[in-house]
Amino acid sequence: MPRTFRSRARGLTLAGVVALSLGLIAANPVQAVPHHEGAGGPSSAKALPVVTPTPQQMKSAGTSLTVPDRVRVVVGTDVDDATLSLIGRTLTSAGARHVTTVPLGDRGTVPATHGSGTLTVVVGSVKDRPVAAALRAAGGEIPHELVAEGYSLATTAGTRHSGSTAVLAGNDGDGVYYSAQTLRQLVTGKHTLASVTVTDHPSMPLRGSIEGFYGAPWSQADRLDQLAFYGDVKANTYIYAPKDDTYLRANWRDPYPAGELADLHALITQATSHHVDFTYAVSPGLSICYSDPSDVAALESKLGSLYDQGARSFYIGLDDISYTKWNCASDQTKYGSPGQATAGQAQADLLNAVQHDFIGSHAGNKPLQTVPTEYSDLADSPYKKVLREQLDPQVVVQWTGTDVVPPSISLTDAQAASQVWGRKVFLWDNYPVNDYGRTAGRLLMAPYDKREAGLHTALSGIVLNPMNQASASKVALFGGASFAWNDQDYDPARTWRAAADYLAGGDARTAQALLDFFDTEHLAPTFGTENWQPQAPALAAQLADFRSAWAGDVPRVRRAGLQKLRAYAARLSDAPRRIRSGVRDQAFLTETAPWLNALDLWAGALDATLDGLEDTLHGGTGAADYARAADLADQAAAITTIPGTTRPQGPVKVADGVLDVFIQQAPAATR
Ligand code: LTM
Repeated sequence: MPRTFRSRARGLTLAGVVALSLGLIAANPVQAVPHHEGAGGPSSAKALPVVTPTPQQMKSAGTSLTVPDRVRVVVGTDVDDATLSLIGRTLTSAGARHVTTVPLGDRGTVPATHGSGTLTVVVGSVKDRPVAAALRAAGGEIPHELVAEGYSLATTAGTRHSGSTAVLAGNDGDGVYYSAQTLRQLVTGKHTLASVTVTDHPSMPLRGSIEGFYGAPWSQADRLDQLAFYGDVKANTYIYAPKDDTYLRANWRDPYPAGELADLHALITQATSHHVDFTYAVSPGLSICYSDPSDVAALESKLGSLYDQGARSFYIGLDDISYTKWNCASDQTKYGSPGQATAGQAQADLLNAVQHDFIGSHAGNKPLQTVPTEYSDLADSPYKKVLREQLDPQVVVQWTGTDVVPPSISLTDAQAASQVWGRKVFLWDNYPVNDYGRTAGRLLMAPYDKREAGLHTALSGIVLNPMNQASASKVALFGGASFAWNDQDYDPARTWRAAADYLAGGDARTAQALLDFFDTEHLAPTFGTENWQPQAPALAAQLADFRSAWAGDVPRVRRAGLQKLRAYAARLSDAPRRIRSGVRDQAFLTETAPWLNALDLWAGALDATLDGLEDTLHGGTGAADYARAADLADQAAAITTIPGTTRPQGPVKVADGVLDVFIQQAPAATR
């Protein structure tokens, strides 16, 4: 009865229903057709689709479902417009031309399925009895504990006498939305949906990003795009904390002008519709007078201005400030000489006041979050002792690991941090941020790695601090969100490939080109001298193979080594062109342009070097080719970051220490 339908789904409009039934939503296509694991191919009963984040439980339910021209969606409770629209886009991307939406029957029953060749999708709360019954009938399980944001999904392929069914049952509205995000990844081709049974929930309640870096903040368009992306990867948190928003830090007392407030409002709306909490951070520590009631009131009024725009999650940033001086004489009078313990006391008083007087008194607010001034170690201190003992237990505390940029994060470290802070800690993960000296000229595109499985037992969540380049940060953010959802089953390499697939819109060759490019931007420095991710490991392995083939001085072996390396060089040379034509995310292409341009030149230099080596096999010196290689390398090394886009600026680095070294050493090696 779509004509008269008044949905039980929150906010669903008749226009939305009509749009679905006309298939208009296909105009905004879903991202990335997934590839499959296992050898069976799309219609094999055994093949499991790649669903990212990896569900807690997923098993094959047999033969794939056929998606016919017309699909009926039966809608229960807790289904919002975003979910319904996503289901509509998923089905149209799978080949359906007419998607009609009907409510659960008058007495809360699922209308009878049509006959053979039809597909019915049932979506709603697992607390809807008919949805639960449909789930069971399709072979799904009702979870014992309805974990927030969890969901169950089950499918049954039709027979000669009955139609196919897919049941999407959420533990709550977020879970219903995430069930639709999983359905999106079950499309295995035109008219085909993988048949699976899934029971899923996040391991960590908080997952996402903190825009907490120095340098050019993200643009409004970047942020809107990020928030939609977070929904796709089941991330639920975006902390707005750009160091260079002056209204947030340097001039935190000043109210936002109307234009800025309208932009923030648009972000909050976008976040909500993608099931993301927009968390507004204010960082008053450079100038606040803790003992001055008018400063506390100014802070609460700033938070209140964002509450009025719809924000329900708030954060006080106290990082990167000095606690060896007060900002006013009255703090000295109230707390005594500045120092660790007195700073802890002043901050505990401030945070508790905000938690009680602002958070607690405004309906719908989530607990206050904070990053303290000591955030990057495990050593107990007078500062941490005061906060541990006096800070309201509801306040969520961030920690960056054993250093600002640690080489790894172990469960033992996180357990120690939760002891020191007297609560589970919320990881502020300084990856892939590139605002510090050792990241000059770098994109950080390695897999999200070296976080130990089991961290969910000591962490309340993980947010990654990204690069100034928002779209390029998606590779790491994809991994971070996936790890936080299911750290036990997280596979860095698999998730890295899934991120490349996502950016490539499911095109396998573009995804491979992206992975080859990411390898040349793989190095991740720490704050010290060591790197916690190596540079260009795949290229380095190819070069090592070549060097050992060349070392033997056997022409046949040398030729074979050369041929193998040429094949890899050809891939590298082709990667920028393929990425430029295959990646639809224009911001990604704009942000990475200097690195792609440099890779063009570096790959040319490698090619010229291989020409030189080949020349020596035929009795030549290779000199002309080596000179060409050196010239291309010089041109590549002269390409710099785009002025104003990143901090620090400088020449862009591409496979540095690996490719440049090989090109430099080749002439001497063949002399
Ligand atoms: O890490 C924290 C808590 N604060 C700052 C960040 O704003 C900055 O982006 C990173 C990386 O340079 N380091 C910090 O100390």
